[in-house]
Amino acid sequence: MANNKAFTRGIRQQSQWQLPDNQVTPEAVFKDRRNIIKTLGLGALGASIPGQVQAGIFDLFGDKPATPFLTHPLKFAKPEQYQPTQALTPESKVTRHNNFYEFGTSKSDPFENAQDFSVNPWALRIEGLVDNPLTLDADDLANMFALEERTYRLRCVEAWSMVVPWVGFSLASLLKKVGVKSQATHVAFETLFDPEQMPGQRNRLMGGGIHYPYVEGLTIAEAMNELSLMAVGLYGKTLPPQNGAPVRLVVPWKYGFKSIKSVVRIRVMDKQPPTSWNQLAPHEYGFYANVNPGVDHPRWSQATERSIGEGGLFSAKRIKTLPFNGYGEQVADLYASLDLRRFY
Ligand SMILES: Nc1nc2c(c(=O)[nH]1)N[C@H]1C(S)=C(S)[C@@H](COP(=O)(O)O)O[C@H]1N2
Ligand SMILES: [Mo]
Repeated sequence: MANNKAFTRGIRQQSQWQLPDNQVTPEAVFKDRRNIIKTLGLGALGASIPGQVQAGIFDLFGDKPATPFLTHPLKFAKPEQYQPTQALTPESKVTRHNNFYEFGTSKSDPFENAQDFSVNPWALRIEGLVDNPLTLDADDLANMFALEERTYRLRCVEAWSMVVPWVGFSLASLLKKVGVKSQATHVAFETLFDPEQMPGQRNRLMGGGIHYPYVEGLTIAEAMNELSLMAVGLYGKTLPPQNGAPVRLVVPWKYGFKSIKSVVRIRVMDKQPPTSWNQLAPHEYGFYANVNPGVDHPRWSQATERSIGEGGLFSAKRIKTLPFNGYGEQVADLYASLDLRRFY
C-alpha cells in the first residue's frame, strides 16, 4: 500500500485496485486492522498471552508506537485575530493523518515511524543575504521569540483540509532579527537530511520518489507577510515529530506542501530556489501553489475539499475550497500582477 501510494501523487501512474484517498479513511484502515486481529483469532488469544506480546502484535500493525515522543507545554499569547472561527480538527486527527514522506507515504506512517525522532540537539541556520547569520537550537526556538497561538486552516493539494491551533512566531520577526539585504528576492527552506532517522530517505519507494532533503521556497514578500508562521507547537504543546518537530513553516494560503517540516536551514537568496514537489512533477506542482479552486490539478478537481475530522466515521464532510484558502484579504495583493493560471 505505502509503496504503491508513493507514485500516485508524484507520477502519473495509478494501479487499478488503488482507492482514492477519500475512500480510505484512517478509521477504515484502523477498523481493518481490528478485523485482521479478530480474523486471526488474536482477540481470543489476547486474554492468555502476556502484555508485552500483545503490545508486539499491535506494533506489527503499527497501531501504537512502543514509546511515544514526548511533547512539552508552551507559553504563548492568544492574539484575538487568530482565534478559531470554525471547529478545530481534533488533535488525534492532526497528529495521525499526516504527510511527511521522510517517514513514509501513507497517512499513518509519520505517526507510526517518527516517535523515536530526536530533535535534541537541533540547529536551525539562517544564512545567505542577511546582515547577521544566526543559528538557533531547540531552546532558542521555544524562548527567543514571543510565541502566539494561531488557528489556521491547512489545505493539502490532495483536496483535504484541517483546522489547526499552531503555536509559533512570525517568519517576518525572524527575518527582521537577522536583517535581510536589499538585493534579496526569495527565501529557501530545507528539511533535515538524516537517513538514519528518516527511513523514507533511505528507500526511494518509501520516500515517494522525492530527492531529499525536502526543499521549499517563498518570495521575500510572501516570507515577510504576517501570516507566514514558524510553528514550534500545536494544541499548546511542542510539535510532535510527525507534524515537523521542532520547527516547521506554516503558510496557510498555499497548498500544504509549501509548509515544510523539521527545518534546519533558511537561506535568503536573490533568485527563486528549487522546490521538491515542483522538481518531482513540474506540470502538477508549481512554485507558488496558492490554494485556488479555479485551477484544477491535472488529475483532480480543486473546487472542493474533504474536511478531516468532520462528518462522521467513514465520510468526512465535503466543503467548498476558498481562493487563497480564505486568506485572500491578507495576501491577494501579493499576486495582483500575476497570472495565477500560469503561475500555479
Ligand atoms: N519535509 C517535509 N515537509 C512536508 C511534507 C513532507 O513530506 N516532508 N509534506 C507536506 C504536505 S504535502 C503537507 S499537506 C503538510 C502536512 O502537514 P501535517 O502533517 O502537519 O498536517 O506538510 C508538508 N510538509
Ligand atoms: Mo499536502
